[in-house]
Amino acid sequence: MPNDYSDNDIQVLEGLEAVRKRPGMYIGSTSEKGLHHLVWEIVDNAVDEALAGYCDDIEVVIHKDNSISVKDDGRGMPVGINAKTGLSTIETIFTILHAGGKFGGGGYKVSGGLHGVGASVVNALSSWLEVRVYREGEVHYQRFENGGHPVEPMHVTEKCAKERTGTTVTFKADPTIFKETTVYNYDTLANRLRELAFLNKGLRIILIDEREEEKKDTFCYNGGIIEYVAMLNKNKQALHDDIIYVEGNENGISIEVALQYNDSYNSSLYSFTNNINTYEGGTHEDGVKFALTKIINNYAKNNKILKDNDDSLTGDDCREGLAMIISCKHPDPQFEGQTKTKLGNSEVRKIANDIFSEGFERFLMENPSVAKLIIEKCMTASRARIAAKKAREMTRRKGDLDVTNFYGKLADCKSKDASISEIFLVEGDSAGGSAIKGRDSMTQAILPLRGKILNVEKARLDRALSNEEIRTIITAFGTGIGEEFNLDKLRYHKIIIMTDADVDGSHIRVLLLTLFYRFFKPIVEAGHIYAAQPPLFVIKHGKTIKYVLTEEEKNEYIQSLSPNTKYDVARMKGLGEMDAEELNETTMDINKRVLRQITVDDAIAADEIFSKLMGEEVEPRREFISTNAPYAKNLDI
Ligand code: TSJ
Repeated sequence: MPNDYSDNDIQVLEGLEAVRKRPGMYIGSTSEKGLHHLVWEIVDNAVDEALAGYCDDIEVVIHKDNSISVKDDGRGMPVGINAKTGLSTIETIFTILHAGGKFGGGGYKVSGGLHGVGASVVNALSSWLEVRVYREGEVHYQRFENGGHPVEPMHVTEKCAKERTGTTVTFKADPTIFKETTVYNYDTLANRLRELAFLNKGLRIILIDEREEEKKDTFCYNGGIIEYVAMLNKNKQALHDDIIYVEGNENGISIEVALQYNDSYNSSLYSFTNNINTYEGGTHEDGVKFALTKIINNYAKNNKILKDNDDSLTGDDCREGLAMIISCKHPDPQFEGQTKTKLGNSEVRKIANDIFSEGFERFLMENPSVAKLIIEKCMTASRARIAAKKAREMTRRKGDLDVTNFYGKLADCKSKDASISEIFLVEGDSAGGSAIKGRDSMTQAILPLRGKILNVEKARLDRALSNEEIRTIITAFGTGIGEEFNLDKLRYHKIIIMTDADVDGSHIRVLLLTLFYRFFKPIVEAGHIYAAQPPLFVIKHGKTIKYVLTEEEKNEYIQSLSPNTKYDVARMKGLGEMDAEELNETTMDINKRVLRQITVDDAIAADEIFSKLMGEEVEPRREFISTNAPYAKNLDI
């Protein structure tokens, strides 16, 4: 086949070229996240085939060279010619931007959000891509190279069993586009594929990693989101055995809710629309939350648990210790918000409210003993909230929460401009002392942490507020807490956790992150939290001193020295043993240091880690930190 086949369709390739010029516009970024986005893009198409009822099995394979195969056992993509383009449907879908809805064999559905930008985008950003469609006893094949150029038209390459149907797409991300990395992270893929399996009950998704011997997971949940809630509560003490499940359908919009209370003080509530995590919530979530509060209050009043003169239970009271998954399926979802993860369709609010109210109320009626446990839990939460309010008012009156009152601890910076101000939370007094000496006092504030940080996973706000370290942190941040929280009042736009790179350091880091995650979530979400990365090794040669973060970097640097160079390598001391100059040089100087931004990208997996790390038993914790250190690293913990 002549290689100039593709030159015929200049217009098509201009479209794909636009994607290559500004990939961020189509997949968000070309970072590791964008790389994984390519997989979601292709997998979504297979999931759509499953949603249409034609596919039970999806297999994702990470090959040795970090190419990816996604295989489904659906009907196989249509193999005819597209009337509008004169090209095969396959070539149309893979080379024309936004070909989704228009060119499929009717009802070709995409999911929305960043997902569903189209297979053509993946093709444009790949070094090569191959499609195989198994249909009516034949394998239809087409290969594209170098950012989506067809090598030849789609054609039949071989015969296959008549029963064998489905679609397989294999692609290799283009390293000239994904400059940071083209290496896939198994856990990132596994977490999302597990989520998809939870959200689509009965669908089996297999993940295979050919880069490693025998690395494989199969995700299939016949209980769907009921099993999802079970997983959320796996490391917690459930308040009642049964997971409550409500589902309903109105005007083609379906709502599914599963929930179970646990004895913790936090809620783990996650909502989805068409399999997309609606991190920012929206009308489906509002409707269900509203209904939950209303039904619990009604029940408490009707059963005289809540007296006529009592204040109503608030939404927060009703969600304390709640693990809940809300899944909405909508034929035409409108995604809003900063990250397009907020469902905007206004009709969904009432539908979600109606469906959940009815089902949840019926459950409470039919299960009075469980109802009693839930109501009691909410009543206790309400009393604690009122006590916390009093405690807060008292601390405020005493002046404890006034910045002027803890100069002893906080070495504040001179600048009052939050956008350039930083606060270092430093483990231990001696490192704290060096940090104060080594800082740029204009923009860098230092808060040495002496005592243990209270584990907020096991404490309510009122108790947290009685902890001195936590009060100091709250005061320093300036945002207030709970109902009074205000992100605009944050006094430092960089909050930098500075701990040693050992087990104790990571323990303190997790305690701090738990505190931030539970009490200051918007600060985490806004990307204000960072971890300092003190170097692990120092290499000296001649007059040069080079600090490096990892073993690999160390080896790489030594390799790069000219052969006869004499050098000296030493493992770095802990933060506490560094003097002011060293600490500044290695960890604080804004021109030299390396910071890692903490994101709660995968809130659900993080939540699991938090509760595992912070849960009941103390012993497994240390073991968990050491065995899951790489995993925790992925989560930026
Ligand atoms: F988009 C894609 F090419 F990347 C892709 C599509 C990737 C993968 C892994 C699977 C798929 C895909 C598409 N699997 N199944 C389908 N189904 C169809 O495209 C299809 C098949 C039959 C009919 C029909 O009406 O007969 C309609 C459609 C949309």
